[in-house]
Amino acid sequence: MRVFSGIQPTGAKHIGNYIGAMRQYVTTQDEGDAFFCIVDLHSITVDYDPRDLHDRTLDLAALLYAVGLDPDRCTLFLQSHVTAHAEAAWLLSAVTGFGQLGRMTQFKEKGEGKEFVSAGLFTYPVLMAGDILLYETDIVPIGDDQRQHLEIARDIGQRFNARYGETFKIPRGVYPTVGARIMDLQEPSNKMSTTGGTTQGTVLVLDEPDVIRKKFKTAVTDSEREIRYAPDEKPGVSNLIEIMSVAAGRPIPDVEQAYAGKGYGDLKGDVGEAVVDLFAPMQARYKELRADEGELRRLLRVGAEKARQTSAPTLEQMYERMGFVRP
Ligand code: AQP
Repeated sequence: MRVFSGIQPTGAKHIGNYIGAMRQYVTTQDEGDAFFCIVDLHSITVDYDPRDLHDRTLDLAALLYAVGLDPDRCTLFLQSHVTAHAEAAWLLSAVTGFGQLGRMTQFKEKGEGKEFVSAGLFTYPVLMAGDILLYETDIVPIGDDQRQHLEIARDIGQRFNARYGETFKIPRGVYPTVGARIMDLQEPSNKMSTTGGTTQGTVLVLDEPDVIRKKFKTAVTDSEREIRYAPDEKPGVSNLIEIMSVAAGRPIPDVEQAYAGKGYGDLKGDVGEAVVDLFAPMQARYKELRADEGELRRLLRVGAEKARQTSAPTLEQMYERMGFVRP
C-alpha cells in the first residue's frame, strides 16, 4: 500500500498539524510504502520571506524526523527536488475546471481582503493533485481542512483517466478519528491555523513548556462550567478533551469521566502538562537533529532520489498518453 502526504514548510508547526497530520505519518509509515513531502513549492502561493522559507524547510525536516519519521522506514523529501511535481501540475491543469478551483474554501479564505492574490493560490490544488497522483497513492493521511483539496485531486485523476486512458490510481483520504480538526484555543470556533489563527491560541510543537502551559491555562471555554464532549455546543471544552485524549492516549469517554464534577481549571492545567510531556522528547531530538544540517541535507537527497525514481514512470505515462513526442 502506498501512502503519500505533504506538509508546508512555512510557519512554525502547531499541535493541529501534529495531531491531524504528523502523528498519522508516524503510524502509516509502518502500514505501507510511505512518502512524505515537504511541499516547499506550495509555500510561495502567499506572501513569504525567502530567507524564512529556506530555514523553515530545514526546521521542518528536523521536526519530522524528531516526531518519529524514520528514514529507513519512509521516504521524506523536498517537493522542489523532484521536478516531476511542477511538470505534473502543468499537465493536470488541462483537466482541471476553472470553476471548481474558484469554489475552494481555502482559496476564498486566504484570498479574502488581500490586495494581491497570486495565481498560484488559485492553482494550488492542481499542484497538490500532481503530488499525490504521481506516486500511485492509495491513502493520504491528512487533517479535515484538506478534505476538499483531496476531493478535487480525485476528480482531476478521474477526469484524466477518462480523457486519456487509465493512468492514475484514485487515492482516498484518511482522517484521524480524534483530532482531525484542532481548534484555536482563543477562538474555538475556528481551526488552529498558521496564517489565520491567534498567537495565544496556537500551540506550537516547539513552544517552551511554560508557554504551552500558559496557552492552555488561558484557553477560552464557556460559562456553563460542565466538562462534556459536545463539539457543536461546547467547542472550547471539546477541543481540550480531544487534545487530552491524544496527548494522554485515553479515549474521549474516559477523559470526560475523569473530569466529571471537576472544574475547567483542572482540565486546562492537566492538558497543558500532558502536552508538555508529549512534546518534550520531540523537542530534545529536534535540537540534536537541527544542529547537523549536513546530515539533514544528505537524508533529503536520498529521499529525493527515491521519490524521483518512483514518480518518473507516472510522469512519462502522462506525457505519452497526452500525445507528446518524447525525446
Ligand atoms: N487545526 C488543524 N487540525 C488538524 N489538522 C490540521 N492540519 C492543519 N491544521 C490542522 C493538517 O496539517 C497538515 C499540514 O498542513 P500544512 O501546514 O501543510 O498546511 P495547512 O493546512 O495550510 O496548515 P495550517 O496550519 O492549517 O495553515 P493555514 O491555516 O495557514 O493554511 C495537513 O494535513 C492539514 O490537514
